Amino acid sequence: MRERVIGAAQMGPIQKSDSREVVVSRMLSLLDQAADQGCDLVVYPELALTTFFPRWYMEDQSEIDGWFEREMPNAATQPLFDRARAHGVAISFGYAELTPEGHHFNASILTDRQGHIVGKYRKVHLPGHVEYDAARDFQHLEKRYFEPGDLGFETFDNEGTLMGMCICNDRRWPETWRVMGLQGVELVMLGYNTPSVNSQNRGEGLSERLYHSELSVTAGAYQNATWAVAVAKAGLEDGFPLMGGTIIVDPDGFVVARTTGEGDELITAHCDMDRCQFGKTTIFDFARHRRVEHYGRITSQTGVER
Ligand code: CDT
Repeated sequence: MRERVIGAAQMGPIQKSDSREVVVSRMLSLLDQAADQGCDLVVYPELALTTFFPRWYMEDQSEIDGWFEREMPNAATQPLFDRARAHGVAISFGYAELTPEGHHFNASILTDRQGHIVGKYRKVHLPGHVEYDAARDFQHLEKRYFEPGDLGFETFDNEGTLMGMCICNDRRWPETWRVMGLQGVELVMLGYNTPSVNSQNRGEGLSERLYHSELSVTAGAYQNATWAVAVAKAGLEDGFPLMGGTIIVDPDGFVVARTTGEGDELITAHCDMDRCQFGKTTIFDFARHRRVEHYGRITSQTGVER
């Protein structure tokens, strides 16, 4: 038995006017609750430090860069790292990263229980569009503000558990999960900001959006025999609704904990990493059952071809 007590720290809305310091104080409160409940790892959402700024069209690069972090930790987030170290709790959270070379990524990091960054991921599957799109009910400009991640889907041995990360839209792509599954991943952590309605299809509302999210995460966990934690930033951000639906999923694809609201809310689960072994050595024993001679299109072809 290799048990980890995992906290999924859903965050309620962050308004455009909210400072990083105010947001970090909310993250500290969730961290304290998690420590009280015995967690040794806490996972926060995508772009956890700011509002979901890609819904806003901007042209001024200095305004855009104001949403990005140039170093991690920095003055605003250092208290989070300090408190995590004091509690002996590992953390993972998402933020907009501006590198010293001037590259812009939608990133997430993972620490060990001493507050050292031991893993980084940069979002690969960027949804949305580059230019203002008047046909949409609201904008989703991730392709304008971020470059596709350049780190792939690495996994990290963190305190004896093989962990990987992805971010939001990545969860909908089976390739994301399988690349980590092929490394023997035991825990996939992801955060998301998912609008409660489809900006291009008013017929698709909250229940469909929640279903698609849960379907993606439970399928990814089951098909790769891994634990998964999917954490929302939710609620009404400057008038735009984001869905909740934070879940912790076991390696058989079953939800073991879920949030009930759209505010700051912690859920926890006792997760035995050894439970991954059954699936990994039976129905999803990749070495015995995969037929790579038939999978060539997966990497040689991007779009649909007849
Ligand atoms: N943040 C993020 O990736 N959100 C997307 C919305 C897709 S609609 C353009 C998601 O997959 O949830």
